[in-house]
Amino acid sequence: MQLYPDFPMGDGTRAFLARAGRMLIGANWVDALSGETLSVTDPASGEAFCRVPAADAADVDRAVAAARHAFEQGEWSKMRPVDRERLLLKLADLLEVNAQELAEIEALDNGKPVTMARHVDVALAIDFLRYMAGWATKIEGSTMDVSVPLVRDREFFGFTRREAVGVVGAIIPWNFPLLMAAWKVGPALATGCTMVLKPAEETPLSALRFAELALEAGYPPGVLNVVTGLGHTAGAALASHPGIEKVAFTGSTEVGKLVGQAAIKNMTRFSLELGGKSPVIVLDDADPAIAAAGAAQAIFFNQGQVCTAGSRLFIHKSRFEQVVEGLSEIAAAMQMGPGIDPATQIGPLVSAVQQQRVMGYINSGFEEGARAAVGGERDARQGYFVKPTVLVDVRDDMKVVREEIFGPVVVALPYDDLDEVARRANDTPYGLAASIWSNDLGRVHRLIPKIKAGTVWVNCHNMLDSAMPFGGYKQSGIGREMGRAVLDLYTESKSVVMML
Ligand code: TXE
Repeated sequence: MQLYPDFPMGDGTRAFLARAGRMLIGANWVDALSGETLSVTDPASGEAFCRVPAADAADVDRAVAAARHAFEQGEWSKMRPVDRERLLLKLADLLEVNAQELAEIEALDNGKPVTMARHVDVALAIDFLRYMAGWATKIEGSTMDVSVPLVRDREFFGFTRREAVGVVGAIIPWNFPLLMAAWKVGPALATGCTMVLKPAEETPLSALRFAELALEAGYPPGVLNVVTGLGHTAGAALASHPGIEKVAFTGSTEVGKLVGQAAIKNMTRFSLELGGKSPVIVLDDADPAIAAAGAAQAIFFNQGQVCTAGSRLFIHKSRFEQVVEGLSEIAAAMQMGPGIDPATQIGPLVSAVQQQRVMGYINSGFEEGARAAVGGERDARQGYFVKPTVLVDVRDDMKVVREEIFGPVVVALPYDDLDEVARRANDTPYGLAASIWSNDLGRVHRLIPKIKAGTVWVNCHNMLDSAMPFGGYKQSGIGREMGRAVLDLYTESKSVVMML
């Protein structure tokens, strides 16, 4: 069967799909020891188009051993920072050379629009690897004047070193498969760690292509290993493995708690980037058309499958009708189709499970009295499509307002004043992000400190830069990725005290 003969797809992508099917452990592309495989499904058609190994604990053991070997012996353990920088830049260059292919793989595997994958997922991954490459040569400790009360007659010298934490297990989700891989691999390789990466079972392909490119860039075997498999088998085995020093997880809050519990049993360091229910707050001075366009982008980007999705839209009551109308018009006009079509603006959800979950939320909203200003149903075509949906007549206690839906569904809520909206915006267990729409700088600045979230955007939403730390308050996670802050997650601090 030729996948999508009517849409442009590079020979590289077709060649990769023909050879994909093994995972990388050490220098070898291998099957799972059990011989089990998982099928990879095209969300736009619901048809399986590829198989990958279904790793379990025995495969994770092998991968951790390969990563351990690379960390402690061989050329990686002795590599100079400047050479780690050079390698990471090379890897970024290879991503750039293969950017279209990587975007096509993401579009087929995840369903996301290929144009977005090219200009967001792949572009941000390249930027981030380059940014992290720069840090490889700038990992520094500090010196201290040490004086010890007990031995006043002796002189001391103190300094700190930052050292690579060791073997890192990374477990990533399906919403931005390549970018999430880059967010973990970049700091690990900049700091001198080694890694076992487990992509989500729904979207294993771009991580495998990424690993091919890492070998091509010249990374020694074992520095980056990729095990494909299910969460409760391969993922759980990695999180609880006594042979890793750190686990980096992005995914649901529910699984994040399990991963944290498993890690703490071995005192493994962990960082968690979890779910959200981010508010978009439109003040009464905001231009309704700009706010509507911003709110659309905040929720419909990546079919709403974004941890920072602006899924609760608080609009000042004086602007409510206008903003909801503008947003609904944009939603109705969005071109829906398979991700591989360059004209697609909104693709299918990642899986049948996700489609059912999102439809379940929409229907629970209806049962509790909500109304759809637009959308509110799945699309009739084959594949896991859900129409962009704006729910009105909602109350703060409804399930659709309280829980992360992770689909193209926004609830619109009117409010009266700033204190009220700050309180309601914070009335959630999550605290990942928020956006404020206004040109009144005084009120914007007064609102920013009141919002309990790791990122606050002003007159924009979902805008990421490698230099800006990213992570959550409350149940949205622990730790900050990106920016200088991420170095703390991948290094240990060693204090050295010398008696002279
Ligand atoms: O996530 P999971 P799912 C949210 C979103 C979505 C919901 C469920 O609300 O609707 O989570 O998605 C691995 N031990 N987010 O079920 O299960 C799994 O294999 C170790 C928000 O897909 O958390 C995958 O690699 N690992 C989020 C990764 O965890 C386990 C992105 C994430 O999958 C495991 C994704 C276990 N016991 C979903 N069970 C965000 N913050 O962006 C699963 N995994």
